[in-house]
Amino acid sequence: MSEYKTIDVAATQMLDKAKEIGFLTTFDRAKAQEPRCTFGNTGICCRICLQGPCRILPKKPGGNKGVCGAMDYTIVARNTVRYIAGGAAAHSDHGREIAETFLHVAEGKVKDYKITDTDKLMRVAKQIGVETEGRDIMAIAKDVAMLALQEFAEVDESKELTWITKFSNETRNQKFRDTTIMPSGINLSLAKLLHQTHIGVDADPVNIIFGGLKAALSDVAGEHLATDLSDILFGTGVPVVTEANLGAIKADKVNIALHGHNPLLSQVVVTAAKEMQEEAKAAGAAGVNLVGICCTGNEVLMREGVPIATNFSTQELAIMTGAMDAMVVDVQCIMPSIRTAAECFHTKIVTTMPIMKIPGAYHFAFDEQHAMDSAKKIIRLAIEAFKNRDKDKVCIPNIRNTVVAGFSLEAMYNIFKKINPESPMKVVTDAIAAGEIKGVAALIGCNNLKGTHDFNHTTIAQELAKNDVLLLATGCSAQAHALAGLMNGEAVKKYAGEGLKKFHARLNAAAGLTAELPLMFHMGSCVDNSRVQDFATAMANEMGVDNADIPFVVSAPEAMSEKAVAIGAWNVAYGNPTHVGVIAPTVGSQLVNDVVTKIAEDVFGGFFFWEPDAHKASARMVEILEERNWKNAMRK
Ligand code: NFS
Ligand code: SF4
Repeated sequence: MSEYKTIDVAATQMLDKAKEIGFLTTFDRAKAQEPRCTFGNTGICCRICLQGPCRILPKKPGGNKGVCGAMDYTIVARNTVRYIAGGAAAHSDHGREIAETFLHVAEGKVKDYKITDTDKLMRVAKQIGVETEGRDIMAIAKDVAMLALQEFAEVDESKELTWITKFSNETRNQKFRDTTIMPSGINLSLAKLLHQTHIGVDADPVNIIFGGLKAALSDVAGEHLATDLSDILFGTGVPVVTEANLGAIKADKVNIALHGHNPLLSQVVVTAAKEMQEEAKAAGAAGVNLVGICCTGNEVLMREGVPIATNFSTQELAIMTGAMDAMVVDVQCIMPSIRTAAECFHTKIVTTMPIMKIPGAYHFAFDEQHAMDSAKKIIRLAIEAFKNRDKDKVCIPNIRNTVVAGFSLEAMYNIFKKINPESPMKVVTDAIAAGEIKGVAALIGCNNLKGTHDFNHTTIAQELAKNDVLLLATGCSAQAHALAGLMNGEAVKKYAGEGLKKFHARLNAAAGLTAELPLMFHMGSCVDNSRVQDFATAMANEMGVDNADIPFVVSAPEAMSEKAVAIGAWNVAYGNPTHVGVIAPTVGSQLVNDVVTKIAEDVFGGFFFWEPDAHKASARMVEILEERNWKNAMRK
């Protein structure tokens, strides 16, 4: 392995270059932060009020509690659920922005967006109880938009979130009601949680965790409506063949990286780029080349086949190629240091959202009324930058892997339906019942430089594949697999066990696609974990059991962000065993740690487990799948 904490060869080359020019990357900064403070690491540092920070010092008289008397379990529980609040706020605000634009489309107020997938509009409308018979498309869209916005605005605590109740099965809905975690309004549950965890409010760790789970369910609703409305506006993903890794950056083209999360802008940049190829050629380039980083990259990959440059931990390294003319960012997971990296080259960093600015970067205020104009201006800025590119500084790693992506649940169903038109999910559940595959695992979430970049993601994928586990992926995890060449048909031959190979062969024969199906099905960005949960719910419905009984596991091998905590928490509430590849800052309280890793299983069927060792984690996931299969067989 290289001297750097990454398995990615292209990243290694760029880290060498960074070293040469004296740029300290996130890899250097991660090293500089070691050793971490044990209080923070285990979650027993409280900074909720200005009397803090309070740390739990059991050996000091009076030190076993915070100044206010908060015990370790209160502090740990509060800290944990505040991560959830942050994550759910981010996902949901993203969803709300899409919903606002969606409403304006329905009202005919914006010209740069339109309803693209009417079938999906109809399906979603029916599912959430909007009348569709004989009605005008725009009137239906407006009702859908209003219902979506009402999810945020609801303050009547007797109400239930539509995007939870209508997309979950009845056993789960009832579970959410029985445990008092069914949210009524997204904003309400987040505000409540911040209130609940203010100094001197809730001291009961279990009650705090349940408040956190309510916020986590709000996160699901925000994610799900973000996915649905984005699909309706921009189209629902269908299988595409493209490529991944830094080799997707082209020396002869104007390169623009789309980085962040919200597709409202990146999608329009894709459209604008198609129209502006000639302008780029007039500037001496061979055209405009778009590449994606993080989840906005996943969004435009799913819908447009835009190649992946890299994922979270290596975002600075896309700039180190010297060939990145502009990096356009919106919100979330954007390292402020990209601006410093850009200073070493000619790269323009363009921020676009009012809540996300970086000192020294260009700010192009994005507004939906002038989306296309903004997109064109940004591309022109990149073309100008291209003219100043110093060719001597260009060094693009010659590494790229074929990626077959675009697997919305609809796209997967289209394949399954060729084998079983009436009950598409039966294709999966039958294969499990026959012992051909052991179950399904979703690999999701971020990079975290407490470990080696992309090592856990790719190792777990390979281990599970070998054990005949069908693999789904989203987020930076999906990108890790794509970068490493696991998202194509070749990877099935290399890594899949015999059963999984047979399953893939059957799908391939039926699918009739021009490319072979990949080892891992890329279902999209992190908000698209809603697609993954829909997959799980469909499995449960097909098997006629509760979600907590299906052979389905989730792993966030390198979890980092608050959003990942929110996603993990609702996965547990939905009954999914959820692996996290870093030790969570819950371990400072035995009680809280036991609640989320053990008691949770008694209540929800799902639970967390922390396991930084990729091999041990995979073995445990296989064991869990086998155990659930065994129980299901016993039940018959
Ligand atoms: Ni998800 Fe996507 Fe990546 Fe993690 Fe960040 S980009 S929303 S949070 S780091 S997977
Ligand atoms: Fe300390 Fe209590 Fe304030 Fe936390 S809330 S910082 S434990 S006094």
